[in-house]
Amino acid sequence: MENEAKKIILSGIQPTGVFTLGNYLGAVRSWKQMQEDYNCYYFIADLHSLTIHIEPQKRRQQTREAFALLLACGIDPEKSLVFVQSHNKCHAEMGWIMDCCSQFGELSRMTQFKDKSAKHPDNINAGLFTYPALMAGDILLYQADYVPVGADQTQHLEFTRDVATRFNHAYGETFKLPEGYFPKAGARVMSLQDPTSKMSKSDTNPKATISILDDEKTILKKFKSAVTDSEACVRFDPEAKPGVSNLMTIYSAVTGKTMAEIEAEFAGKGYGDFKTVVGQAVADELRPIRENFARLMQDRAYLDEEMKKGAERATYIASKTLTKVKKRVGLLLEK
Ligand code: ATP
Ligand code: LTN
Repeated sequence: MENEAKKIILSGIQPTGVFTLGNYLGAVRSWKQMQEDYNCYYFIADLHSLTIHIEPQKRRQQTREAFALLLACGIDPEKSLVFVQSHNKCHAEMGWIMDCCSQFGELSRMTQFKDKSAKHPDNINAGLFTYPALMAGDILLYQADYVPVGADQTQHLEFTRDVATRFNHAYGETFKLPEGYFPKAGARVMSLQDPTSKMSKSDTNPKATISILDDEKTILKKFKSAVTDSEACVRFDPEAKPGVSNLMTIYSAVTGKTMAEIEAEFAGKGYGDFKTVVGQAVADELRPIRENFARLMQDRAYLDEEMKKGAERATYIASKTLTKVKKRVGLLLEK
């Protein structure tokens, strides 16, 4: 599976709920496509999810489900390294070292920290503040070349590069500087009810998001009630027609059709027809994932075994960097 000549891709996703159509079209589907050309490392960021309050039993369940969802979406453990972050102890250890290499001022400027603090004023924990340092550790432990993340995470990636540069300067060349990776086929999917904000797993309005486990009937219903406009013309114009443009983006991402082709296909037709066709295309795309997921969740032994194998390999790879880092900063290594 590992090929020295291939570049390393690394990304993580938090187990904060069932993946949405946005997570799939914007991230996980491209992760699957990259497996052929890169050494890919994908993980469930359960340590990061501790910054948000989730019932322990629910967190366990969501972590298992998120792992199964990655496999159901076509991430193949024979081709890629797939693991749960907390199963590799190097992440927590490296996280502390990265904390001590991060400045209060730079962490204070992170927009995600400001946004999440505003959203959860009753739980502004220290982990939320040092979240980017843990993330920097995740990336640097594996000497990743590319990190596919959405626009919301680019500031954290920039932070990672800053910390790595500073560390290399202070202690000698240790880390490769990771770059962002923005797949051509990646789509930014907006909420079906408020097309000016992104579709998000943690949205409390179920009509706003398509879960990748929704069945055909539910998907068609949600698309039917998606917010559009009163012009009754299928035309791509994200500024003036965010709802229709979002549906076009989804349809284009699923079918590979261009915006011009989609406009031609629906010329003279109403939004009703358009929404049904888009909904059907999405339902067809997601059906195999739902079926794979159901099958995987029946086979707990297989999931446990794959998690264990992933954890072992991840620990093997990350330990090399961690040992080097510990030496560099002057921690006395055990004999
Ligand atoms: P949460 O609601 O818990 O913040 P989220 O749905 O916003 O979760 P993340 O776990 O933060 O998702 O992101 C996982 C990956 O999915 C990231 O690479 C992110 O850029 C991508 N992603 C998330 N939402 C969308 C979206 N609506 N469109 C495209 N990509 C998305
Ligand atoms: N913060 C990311 C999840 C994440 C991640 C990472 C992504 C944690 N560690 C390392 C890429 C690389 C998110 O919320 N999407």
